[in-house]
Amino acid sequence: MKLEHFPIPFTKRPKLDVSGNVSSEAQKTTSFFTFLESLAAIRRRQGMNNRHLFGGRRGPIGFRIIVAALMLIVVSSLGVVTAASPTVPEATTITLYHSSTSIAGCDAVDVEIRINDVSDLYGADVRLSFDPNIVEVVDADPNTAGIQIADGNLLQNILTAKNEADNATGAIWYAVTQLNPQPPANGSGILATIRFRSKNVGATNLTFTFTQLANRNGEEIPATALGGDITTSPPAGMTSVDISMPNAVTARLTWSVVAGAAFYNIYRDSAPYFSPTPPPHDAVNAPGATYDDAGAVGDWNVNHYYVLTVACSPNIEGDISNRVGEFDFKLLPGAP
Ligand SMILES: [Ca+2]
Repeated sequence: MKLEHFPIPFTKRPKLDVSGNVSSEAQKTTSFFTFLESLAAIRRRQGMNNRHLFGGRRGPIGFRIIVAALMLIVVSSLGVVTAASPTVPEATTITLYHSSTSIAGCDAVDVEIRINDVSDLYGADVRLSFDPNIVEVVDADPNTAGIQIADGNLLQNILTAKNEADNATGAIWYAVTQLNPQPPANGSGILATIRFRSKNVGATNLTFTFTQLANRNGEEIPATALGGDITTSPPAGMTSVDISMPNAVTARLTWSVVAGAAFYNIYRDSAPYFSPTPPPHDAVNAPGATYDDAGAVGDWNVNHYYVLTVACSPNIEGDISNRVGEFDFKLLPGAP
């Protein structure tokens, strides 16, 4: 005996009230998957007979989450580790994972957008906000205009509907879907990875402003999104500054590069233990690691002393480096 499995199309007719107006219920249904509207057109062109592609109905997410939470409470109170009942699926979550919630100095941190305990995932639309004064997104695709985040491995053979980060407003929008005949994704995995670096010292929330997961039929998969946060701290002082004389009148400063640095400030004074105050005497953009102060050497009336700071951005400057300097002295002939 052969069992035929037919998809049952979900057709939601607009409800008309007595005055002929379309009810809000019907409007909600038909405007569900705005981010995939273009995909729907593509699939229709591909000949997929899928009339109800984006006409899905919202599942009883609240009920599922409550059931899952109750099960967790029961299990933990009994102190027994058991697998979840196969009849009650784990609630799908969208979470942020980063190995560190802080960015030290000019380092960067990778934040993974993870989808957990999902079934039949085919497309996802996630949007996040962050404080653009504190962090910025590092472009994962220098060959494409604008700033992108990196694709994850949960979805394969994807069509990218949207992948853009706006460092001016602090917004990330990532919307992708798999393409036929890629099978749906199940379980847990990384949807995308965001690399942040510091712009200022402080803290920012990473907040999901919109999330939507969809199955192959364009029906929404209920999911709960949980955001995160990042704190930033300034870099330590450089300890590697050295000084030499490439010629009779030039003081040459050299140092070890600091990963992620934007530029290095050169502070100069005639007092050996001066306190550097902005503005600096000069600056060298990364990845430069040499500064020639021409004419600084040779005047025995004036000596020059230097400290450097590394800057991750115009607003994040590290502590001062070790001190170096040049000291001219005059040789007077002694009495015969
Ligand atoms: Ca780019």
